[in-house]
Amino acid sequence: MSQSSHGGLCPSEWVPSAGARSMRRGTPAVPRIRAWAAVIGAWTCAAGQPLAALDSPDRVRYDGEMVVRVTIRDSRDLFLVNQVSPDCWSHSPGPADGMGWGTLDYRVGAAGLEAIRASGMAHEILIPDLQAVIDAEAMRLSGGVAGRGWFEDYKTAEQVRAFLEQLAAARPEIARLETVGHSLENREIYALRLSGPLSPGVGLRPIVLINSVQHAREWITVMATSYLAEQLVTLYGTDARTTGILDRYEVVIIPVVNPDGYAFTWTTNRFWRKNRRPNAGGTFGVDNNRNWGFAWGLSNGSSGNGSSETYRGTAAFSEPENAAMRDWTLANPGVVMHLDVHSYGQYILYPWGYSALPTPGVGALQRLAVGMRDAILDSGGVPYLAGPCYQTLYPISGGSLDWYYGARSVLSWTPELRGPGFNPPPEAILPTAREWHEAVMWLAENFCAADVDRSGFLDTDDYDRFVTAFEEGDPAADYDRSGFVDTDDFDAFARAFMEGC
Ligand code: 0X9
Ligand code: ZN
Repeated sequence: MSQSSHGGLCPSEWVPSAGARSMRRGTPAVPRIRAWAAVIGAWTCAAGQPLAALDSPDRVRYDGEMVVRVTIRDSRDLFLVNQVSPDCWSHSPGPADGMGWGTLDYRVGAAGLEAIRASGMAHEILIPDLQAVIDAEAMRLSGGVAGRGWFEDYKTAEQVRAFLEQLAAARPEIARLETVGHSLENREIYALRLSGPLSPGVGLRPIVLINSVQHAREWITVMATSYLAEQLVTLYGTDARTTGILDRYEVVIIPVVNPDGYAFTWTTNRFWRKNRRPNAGGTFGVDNNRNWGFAWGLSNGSSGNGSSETYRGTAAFSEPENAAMRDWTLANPGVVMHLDVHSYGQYILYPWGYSALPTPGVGALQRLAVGMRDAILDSGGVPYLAGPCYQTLYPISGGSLDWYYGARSVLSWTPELRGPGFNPPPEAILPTAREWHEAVMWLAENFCAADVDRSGFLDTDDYDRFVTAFEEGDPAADYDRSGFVDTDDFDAFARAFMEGC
């Protein structure tokens, strides 16, 4: 049996949701011909760890279990499913959309299904045999993928690292692999740092930080961020958009921030979510996305129980993975935007997670979230729902987006990629990765640093605020990130302001 708790991730009470999701579809993306195909094609299984060696004899099995999508009518339905299921897999808009309580995905056994049937709740079996899905996936992965493209199946953290190493070795002038820190079990948390060569005298570039897999079982997110790395590295210098972005920003990609949990999903329990902290009382794991130090510890949005899938840990930043990300971020004050990539559900969430209070500066968060959603649709991707986390999904206390936004003033979003479930077929990897590559390109091109009050538009308030900060020598006026406030900052701000960003 898995070691997850009753109650899973689903809240016991719903809160008002944002508007209905758009169903517009665009034209399919045209596949790119890549000059670096030879480099990527040189990838072999040997670059990673042999998959057979990763298997453990005490693999957790899910025999007789399935995933059911239920339509919740009232709080009694919600109570019942949370009683009969050990693990809620999804989220959906709440009652404020006027459509009732929405649908939720639960992992259940035969008895759970029977109880749902007996209650009269409308339901649909999404995944009839979870163990069969795990077996098929393991079989496929152990068969090796030699001769197939790198993005045609899921990869271990070691394989991803080897892949990023090859990218960095191929283009050392723009790509560098670095260590962010180490996990509880002392696995490396690595990052790929990308930027065009700096011309002399130019200050540091603003940083776009992108990480995936805080939640171990959300495998498709690792492939999406790896794809982004590959596209940026291979297209720099030939594609004008990519070149423009990497000449204006540093993009830092951390594909595996929870390496212990991720390894555990490969060896032992495919549906493990948390890290591998041994808790008091013999339970395992802290939810890294409840351990960040902004509005940490609220019961509405995290749990104090070590057996819960949303266990927050004993203190904010008690977990080495979170502390490593925090310390890296403090050491890199240039971070202006952050994406913490999760799956699944097709959402683009922004702060707050901890509260329904209006988010200051929500205009920029909203404008850019909607822009990413539209960029995905326009490129032939699937519909995503954009909105503030608390109202759109559920309350989260100690989530990454609140810390980045609330403590660091970094614009932060949490995308929930495609599902359903945590084992999308390998054919889903490239379409999902491509739509997020489009979204990140759009984001980088449409971020407006001169919108200093983050209202989502440029106006005299921005001008006034910048000038005040400038006159006071406030580091917030270090527009070109040179480390000091001088007339170059004023010139750069004024130019951006006049040009409308
Ligand atoms: O519960 C979570 O942490 C995320 N959903 S998931 O199914 N991937 O577990 C939602 C994250 C929302 N964002 C934050 N408030 N950080
Ligand atoms: Zn997640």
